[in-house]
Amino acid sequence: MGSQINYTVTGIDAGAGIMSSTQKALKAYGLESDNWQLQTSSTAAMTSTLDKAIQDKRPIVITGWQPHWMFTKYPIKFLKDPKNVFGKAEHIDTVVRKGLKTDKPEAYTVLDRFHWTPAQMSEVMLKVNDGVDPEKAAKQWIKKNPKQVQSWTKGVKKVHGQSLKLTYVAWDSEIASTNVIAQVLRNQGYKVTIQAMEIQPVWASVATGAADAQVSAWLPKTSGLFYKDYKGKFEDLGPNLKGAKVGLAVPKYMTNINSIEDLKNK
Ligand code: PBE
Repeated sequence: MGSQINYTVTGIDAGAGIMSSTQKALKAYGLESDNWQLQTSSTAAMTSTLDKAIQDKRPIVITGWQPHWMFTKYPIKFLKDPKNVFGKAEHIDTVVRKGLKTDKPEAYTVLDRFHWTPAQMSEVMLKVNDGVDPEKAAKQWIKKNPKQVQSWTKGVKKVHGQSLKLTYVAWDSEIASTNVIAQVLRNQGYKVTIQAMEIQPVWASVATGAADAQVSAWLPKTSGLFYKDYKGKFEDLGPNLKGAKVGLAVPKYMTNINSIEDLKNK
């Protein structure tokens, strides 16, 4: 199997946590010495390579994570990870700059309360993938879920044009969450700007106070390195989503490959 796909795991952008976890996995499972390598590309390139492989029923190994529409659109499965390199479930935390609680208590409260489910995040992601503008998709989701949104904003005083800055990486999941919470905060009276950048600058922006918040901290493993590097320079408001997952994935028709271990000597 490995030779058929040039011993290559098809990955995404270099900065993603899933890429460094995959490098660790290749080492931990002795695949590196077996000539396996990780190919850097982008989510769009990876899913298009996956699409082609599935059309031809060819083997392929990709970096996979949930929530993401790749699991709804394609018959793929996670490989078991007995060495626990990718960790079990992950949660996505909301991380804010120090001092936000005193400077902008209303935004702080809404950000602190913000939480939703993988299914809800997927709904927004799928829309955006279908070509709906992310801000519009966020507005539609908010309109459809008034009770939940009220549970985040209930009793919070409206403000009048205070500015607020959120940073994020342009991954589908982060595009969805950042647009939804930004729109909720706009409805509370904030003038919200959202700015896309690489993952490391996202953490740096909140640590230095250049940005007010980010809602994309996949933990404990995927963004764990940044969490450690910037510890003490941000405030972690806890999970806005529970039940995320990160790992290696293959099409279900690869019936002999069920664990990362199965890639060895194949
Ligand atoms: N992801 C999606 C990111 C976090 C969000 C799993 C591709 C990563 O750092 O790997």
